[in-house]
Amino acid sequence: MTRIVHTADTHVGYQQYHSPERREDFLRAFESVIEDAVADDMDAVVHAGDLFHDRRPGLVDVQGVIDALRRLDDAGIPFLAVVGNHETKRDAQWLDLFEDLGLAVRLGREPVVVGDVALYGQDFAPEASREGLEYDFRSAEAGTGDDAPEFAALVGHGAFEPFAYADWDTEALLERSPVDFDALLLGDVHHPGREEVDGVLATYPGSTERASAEEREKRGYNIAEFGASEDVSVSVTRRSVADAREFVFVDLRLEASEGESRVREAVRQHDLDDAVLIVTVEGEGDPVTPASVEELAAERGAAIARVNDRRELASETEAADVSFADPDLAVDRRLSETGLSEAAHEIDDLVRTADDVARARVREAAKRRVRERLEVDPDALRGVADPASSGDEDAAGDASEDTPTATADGSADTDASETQDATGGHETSADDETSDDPAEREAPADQASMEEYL
Ligand SMILES: [Mn+2]
Repeated sequence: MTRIVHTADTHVGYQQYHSPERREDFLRAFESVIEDAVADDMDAVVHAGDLFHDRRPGLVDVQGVIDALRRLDDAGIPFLAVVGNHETKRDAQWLDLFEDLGLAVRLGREPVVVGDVALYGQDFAPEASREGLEYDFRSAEAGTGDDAPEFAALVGHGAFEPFAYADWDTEALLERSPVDFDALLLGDVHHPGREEVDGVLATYPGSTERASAEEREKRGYNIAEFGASEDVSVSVTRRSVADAREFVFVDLRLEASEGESRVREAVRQHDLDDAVLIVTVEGEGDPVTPASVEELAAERGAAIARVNDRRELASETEAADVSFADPDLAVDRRLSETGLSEAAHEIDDLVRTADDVARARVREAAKRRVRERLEVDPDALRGVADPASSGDEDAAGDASEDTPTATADGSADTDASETQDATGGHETSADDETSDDPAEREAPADQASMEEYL
């Protein structure tokens, strides 16, 4: 029997709600999965992508991951992984660095054998490029003769059918693959799930910390056992992440006569110690001031509190859905929908956050960077065709982050429709710009937007 920990979407480095504490949570969740694997002497840990939240994780997060991988390596347990859309870099990947350090194996077309299982990998690929994927996995039997492993599993990152909001044709993959897989160990969808496709088990372990408030199930990971019984090739059990951050969800539908006092009363009924409180208000009633509810939550020991008011308040349309508690995140989110090129995002980043550039020099620095970009790639300023569908993520997301924001040109924008389309658990699109595959940059240049900066 071969026992493999299957985790994914750890999103290390995500400073959710701009909270350094939350950022530590994401690393700690990854560490706790690794610790469990060592304690239980697993045969391998498989990571199905989005180890990091973005392609530029901070050094502390990279160091934290290396420390954890070293502990795993010291225990003689291999770490095998693929690259997710959030962390994809243009050339070499973080995973390649870990492989260079002898701490990880990047899975791909060639089998990597662990016990009785041949493991393969499929990195995230943008939808536009999937038609061209050959799925030419090399059978482990070919060279190994009698020693060929009994089972085969593919580790992949993407939204595979038939899971909700899927866009990756799983049947086509299975048909084209010369290898008969017993299991698809997947990442990308943050909700845990299990399905069968043409007799093959496909499973998502879900994220290990809530990357969005849509992710309500207990966070966890999978343990896949191959060859445990005569009847089934693989059986999967789920285990909770120890000490994951507590989230308290308070969902209220207010009557016409109700208002903030009802919200405060509901909040008081929960133990909020060190928890993230997510209050969602629907229905009618009086306006609710998010700041005062967030203050109450803080008094009661909550680490973080967010109030999403989903009501269309006739008298205060502006107030509905507006929370400036996290303006940077809101701007990021809005930007991800603008279809700006990577170069434009870089300039935005420069203007908004770069602290190594004096204010007076921003214009000059921006010009220089654009010029440098254009020298390397004449298409560097081309926008993204359809930002909402770029990457593997759908446009819906974390309602708590659905805050209308100032756009690049300074105008405010309220997009109430965003809050309505809560997905079955797909992740937020706030980081669409992390996908930098050229296939996604098909639209006409968004020069107008660029000029706003220059
Ligand atoms: Mn993810």
